[in-house]
Amino acid sequence: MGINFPLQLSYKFRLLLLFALCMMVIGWVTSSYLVAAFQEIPKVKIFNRTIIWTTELASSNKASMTKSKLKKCPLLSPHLRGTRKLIFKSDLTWGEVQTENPKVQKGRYHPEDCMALQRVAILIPHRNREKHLLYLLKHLHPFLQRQQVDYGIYVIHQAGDDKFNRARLLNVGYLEALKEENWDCFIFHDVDLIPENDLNLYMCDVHPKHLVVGRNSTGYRLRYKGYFGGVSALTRDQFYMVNGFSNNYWGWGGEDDDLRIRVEIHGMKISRPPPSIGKYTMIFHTRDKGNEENSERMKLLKQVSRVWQTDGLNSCYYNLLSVKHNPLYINITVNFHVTS
Ligand code: UD2
Ligand code: MN
Repeated sequence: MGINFPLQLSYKFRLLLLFALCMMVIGWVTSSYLVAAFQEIPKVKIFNRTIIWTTELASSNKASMTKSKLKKCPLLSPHLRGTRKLIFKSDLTWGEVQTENPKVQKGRYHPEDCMALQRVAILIPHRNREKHLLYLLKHLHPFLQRQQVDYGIYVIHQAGDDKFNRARLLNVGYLEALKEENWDCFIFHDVDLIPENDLNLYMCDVHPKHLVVGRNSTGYRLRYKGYFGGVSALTRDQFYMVNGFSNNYWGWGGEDDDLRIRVEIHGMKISRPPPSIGKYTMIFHTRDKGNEENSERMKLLKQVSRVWQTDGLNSCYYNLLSVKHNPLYINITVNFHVTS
């Protein structure tokens, strides 16, 4: 017994030493992994899902990524500034906005020092709101460049004085924009909404995203649960899957709720940025002539599940009058003098 005691002790000691060594190795491996992860994704808890998605999109975009020697842009660009005071100069001109954005060519821009995570088309339905368009582009161009997005801005203009059809114009924008680039993500954007915080990322997510949590005129509160109007972001596939917007909403209202129902029918959820980030200023306006309230909208909303497969992208008829590449945006002019 007297002889065995020191031997036992050294055996136990050796076991303990082995255990400690194992723990050190495990500790070292996990800590270096975590450090690497944190270096790559700084302070982005709230954007978790976007990170997963942008990584997926980036790998789907592998062909162009490997061709380029550039590194992928980070999710949160180093140029972001958060909330900024918006200035609306009454004598602002198109020439000024053009001079301020020398790197925008024919409505498009891509970052030069890194490879953007997504190619994003911004679609703006428009008629007779030139001043609003000027203010929006004045703010949106630098905003998107700070986010290091590869983007193109499309203004889809309804010619003539028929009832306005926001949703059909946005379907046209999707179909026409895809003729010139395989965009990953589409942002459906009212002409009068200016984003206040550049942490509100103009990129798509695993689920359709609603970017307007609040705006100045509603005390920055969500108007109602399920509200999906103003600015929303869907990937090429998400929008295709729901057959786009309905074409049958003439005049004001309902088309945004219709899209939400389509999204829900497909089992997708709607994501939103936190209220402090999803903030917009809506330029004051009254109801436009030709965009009177649509009294049919409640009836239309009841039939979405029955008609979505035959009313949408696959039945979007329009007369394409022109496609013009202006310095700051691509202008698509259409009218809907068609029977359906
Ligand atoms: C709300 C929604 C909008 C849409 C609309 C009902 C918000 C912030 N926005 O907007 O997304 O669902 O209700 O249809 O909740 N437009 C023109 N010229 C016209 C008429 C409309 O350019 O003559 C375009 C323009 O992009 C405008 C958008 O259509 O921002 C929506 O029309 P609105 O601004 O008159 O309607 P609003 O503010 O109630
Ligand atoms: Mn508006």
